[in-house]
Amino acid sequence: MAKVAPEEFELRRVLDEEREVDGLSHDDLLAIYRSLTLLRTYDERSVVFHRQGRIGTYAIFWNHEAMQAGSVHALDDGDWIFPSYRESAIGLLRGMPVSTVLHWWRGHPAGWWNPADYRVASICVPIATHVPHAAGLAWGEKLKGRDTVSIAYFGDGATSEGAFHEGANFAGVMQAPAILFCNNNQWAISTPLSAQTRAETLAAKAAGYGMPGVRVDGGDVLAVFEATREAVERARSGGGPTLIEAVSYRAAPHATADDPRAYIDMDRVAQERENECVGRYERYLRALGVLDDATAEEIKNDALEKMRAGIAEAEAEPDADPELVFDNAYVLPPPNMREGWDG
Ligand SMILES: Cc1ncc(C[n+]2csc(CCOP(=O)(O)OP(=O)(O)O)c2C)c(N)n1
Ligand SMILES: [Mg+2]
Repeated sequence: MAKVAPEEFELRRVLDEEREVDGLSHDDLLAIYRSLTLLRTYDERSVVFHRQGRIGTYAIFWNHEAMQAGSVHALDDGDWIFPSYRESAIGLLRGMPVSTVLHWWRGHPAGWWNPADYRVASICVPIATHVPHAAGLAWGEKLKGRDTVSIAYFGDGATSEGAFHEGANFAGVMQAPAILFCNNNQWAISTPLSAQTRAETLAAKAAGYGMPGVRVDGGDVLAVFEATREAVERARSGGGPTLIEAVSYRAAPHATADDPRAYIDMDRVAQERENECVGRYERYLRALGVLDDATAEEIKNDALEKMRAGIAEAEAEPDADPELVFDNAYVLPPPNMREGWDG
């Protein structure tokens, strides 16, 4: 029998099967579309802001929006989100101002928020180090008798890191109500998935931690929603953690400093861009009669306006005091650090 490509193996799908998801009203479907559009607009405008020199290096998440919006919509507002740099704008779905995220990419301290305000942890740049944090928070909440769930987002490359193993093992052993959400975009900068692991799938790794591992089409926002909702229900009802592998393909550079033409087949990228996740969902909603031109335009304009106001607000913020760099670094700054600084 022909071997099924890992990209196809046991992938949960909704949009391509033209089915509906239980419990989602038309308003819910539109709310998900609004979130997708906000993320897409944030991402596209950020690339422009970078080119204009208004933000620094930026990790593009174009075609990752379905994984982010689909999963967040399956959470309660009290649940905790642990993003990586790929999910830098996920706080927008929790009401975080656009300017806060832009501040972060501008390297301004106003880009660091109090995680408790949104139940969104700081953006994690070291690969996988937030997986143990998410597992620990979930376990702590369980010990306190609360029914909070946590979700950590990380990439395919992160599953080769020690911190992923430690976090997953800990979550499994403690039956922590955590969701380990892997965005498998099949690249870790220039390292392809084939050079990352010999495991048949990333979801298969879950067996080693005694938790269910599920695979979902990462470009299908409703399949992501449905899979995450099941994981949330399991976690909240005492069933422990779940590893979700959302399979997609990185259809943009790793970040604005990267040139993927050196290592990716650009024809494949073009093919993936044709089938990008916002357009897929839009076609589904239109076929269902839930979305029309006027609503789509209103939602897009609202997102664009949020971005216009957000960048204006970020740029109006006075520059930070450079001394802040040292505030939390040293109790007693070494004397040579002061040389040429004070005077
Ligand atoms: C501990 C650590 N090692 C190396 C890096 C450098 N680095 C930044 S992004 C990246 C690739 C990560 O790939 P993946 O986990 O698949 O996430 P993706 O960027 O594809 O979302 C690496 C190695 C880092 N940030 N942290
Ligand atoms: Mg990756």
